Amino acid sequence: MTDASVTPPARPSVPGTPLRAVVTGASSGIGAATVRRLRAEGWDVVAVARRADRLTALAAETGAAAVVADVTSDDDVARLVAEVTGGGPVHALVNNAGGAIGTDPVEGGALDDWRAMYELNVLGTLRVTQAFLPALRASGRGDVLVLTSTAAHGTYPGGGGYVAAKHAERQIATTLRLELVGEPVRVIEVAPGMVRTEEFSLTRFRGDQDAADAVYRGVDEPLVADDVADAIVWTLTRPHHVNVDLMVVRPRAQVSNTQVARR
Ligand code: 8X3
Repeated sequence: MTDASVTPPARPSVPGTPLRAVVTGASSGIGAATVRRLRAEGWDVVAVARRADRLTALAAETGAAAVVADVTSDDDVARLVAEVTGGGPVHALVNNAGGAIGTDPVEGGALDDWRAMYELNVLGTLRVTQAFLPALRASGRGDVLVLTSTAAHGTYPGGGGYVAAKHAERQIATTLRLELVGEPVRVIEVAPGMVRTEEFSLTRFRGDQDAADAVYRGVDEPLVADDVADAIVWTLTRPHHVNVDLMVVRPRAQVSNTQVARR
């Protein structure tokens, strides 16, 4: 006898046809982990990132397709959407490309850093989402997933530029969900807290490994990329009438953006 309370697996629009996802920022960290998990769940995946060497290795490992593209480029995204939609339906877009630059206080923050974070996190997500929305709608069961951050929900000293960008990126998700009511497209926000990946902090601290490591020093089990990928894939694999509007995920040792237990 089957247990009716058990969630059935995600159903493709045409039975027997795999669901197909596009994952941006796929060359490392949460993006790469999401590609791996979606492939393990039987999805077809298009992995998107700027670095061809890493993408090629991920594609060889997982069987994902790879498209080298920069989400901050109109031309790249136009080419990306043409290549992907030419190859079949698109059921999910995982907007993972993003990042932080610097930890300067508001008073000393460089306008170029703030601009770069807005370009990548906000306009990058907007550009790719706009480009894929027609295909997601046409699939009959589309998902726009926006990977924000707990920085989209609160602030902390030195976080101003990143926090501002993530708050703005979040409002793409919240507004789009209102605008798409009644359509077969879910809009999902996943907002992770402290996640130890090989690159997030290193990029933020402009390559200073000691400073990057200090963020996690003494913290008992920060999240890892696969923890967040697990959350992302869980939201995507709910029955399609279930829209997880927002999932906030932190390590147990972190209770807020400013309170972290350290040994
Ligand atoms: C990363 C979380 O705390 O560095 O998105 O802003 S935090």
